[in-house]
Amino acid sequence: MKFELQANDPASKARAGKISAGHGVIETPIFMPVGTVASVKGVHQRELREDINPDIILGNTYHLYLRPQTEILEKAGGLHKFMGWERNILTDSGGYQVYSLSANRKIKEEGVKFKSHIDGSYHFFSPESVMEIQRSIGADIIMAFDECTPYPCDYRYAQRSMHMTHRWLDRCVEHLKKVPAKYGYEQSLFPIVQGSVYKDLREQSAEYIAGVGADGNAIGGLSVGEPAEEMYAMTEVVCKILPEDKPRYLMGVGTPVNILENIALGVDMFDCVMPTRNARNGMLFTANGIINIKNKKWEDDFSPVDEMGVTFVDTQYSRAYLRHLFAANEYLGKQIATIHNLGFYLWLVREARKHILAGDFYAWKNAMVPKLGHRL
Ligand code: PRF
Repeated sequence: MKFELQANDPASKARAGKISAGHGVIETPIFMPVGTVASVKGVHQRELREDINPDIILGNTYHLYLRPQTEILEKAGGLHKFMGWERNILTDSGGYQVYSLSANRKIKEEGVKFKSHIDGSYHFFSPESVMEIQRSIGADIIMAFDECTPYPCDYRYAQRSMHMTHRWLDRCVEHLKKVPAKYGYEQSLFPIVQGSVYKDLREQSAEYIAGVGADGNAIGGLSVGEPAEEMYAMTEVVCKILPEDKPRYLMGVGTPVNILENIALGVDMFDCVMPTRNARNGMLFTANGIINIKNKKWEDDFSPVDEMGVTFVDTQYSRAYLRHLFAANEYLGKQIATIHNLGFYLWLVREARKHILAGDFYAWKNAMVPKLGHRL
């Protein structure tokens, strides 16, 4: 994997770059739509490719391991072939889903015992097993096994957990050397910075992760309930230490405003369920603010879903029609809202990239932020 830095914003830490990975080029900053179980919920691969057009999407080791299971993905020749997606994929390691989805999990030095949220069966993940599963899934970027600490988290727990995440990382790196890639292209392992909301721990963790010399680096343990200002403070500390010449990925973030603020701090890659999950509840993101399409006020509003018209659904349908689909609980409502929101998120990061390349990102960002948070 190669990362080419193309521009630095003169007034902030924002950067524009190009990652060359196993399935093509990824222009950064990038937002990666979440396709947890080999599907970006409600969106056909053709719509994803042609209307939303991301260079990379995300899958989840935890979910894919439980269903359809690793063996099926191997038989299919990997996740790309299984789901018919020829561009890049990144898989998260399960180091978050195990904590957020599974009841009765037990975390030990050796690994994590957890209970499936599907059928209640017991399973065990270790840094080694998670590397093997991610080899079988075959994503272009794979994540180290970590513990995402909750918020709030006391200092002693955060410190011990961070050191364990570092030891787990060493085990991931060692084990990956012993298990070759399966499908004829290289996979890049990204380690994950932890350390909760403690500046000194974040610094220690970033130093440790930078020392590994990976193709790219991730920041975890944020956007777990802490105030946005605390998240930004941690991103800032960590981005000062992580290498300039490698992409930086902030996991599970966030709102449109969070994304722009973190781009300004030097983050290159994002993923979040927000545009897809909130779409299914009728929340639409636009350049002028947030809409609840279920609201009665849209009942007879025949203006387009979004006059900006990033994707075809934006101008094809009216707000009144989309509101009706939600009121009638039609699948199509969720599909249209999802395509709109993903189209908007990808527009936002592409716009950010354009402004970084033009050298006026900071002023553009400051003008956008108040509009994006507005409730329409
Ligand atoms: N670790 C992993 N995946 C994640 C996170 C993390 O800390 C987060 C935190 N926002 C989202 N996804 N492995």
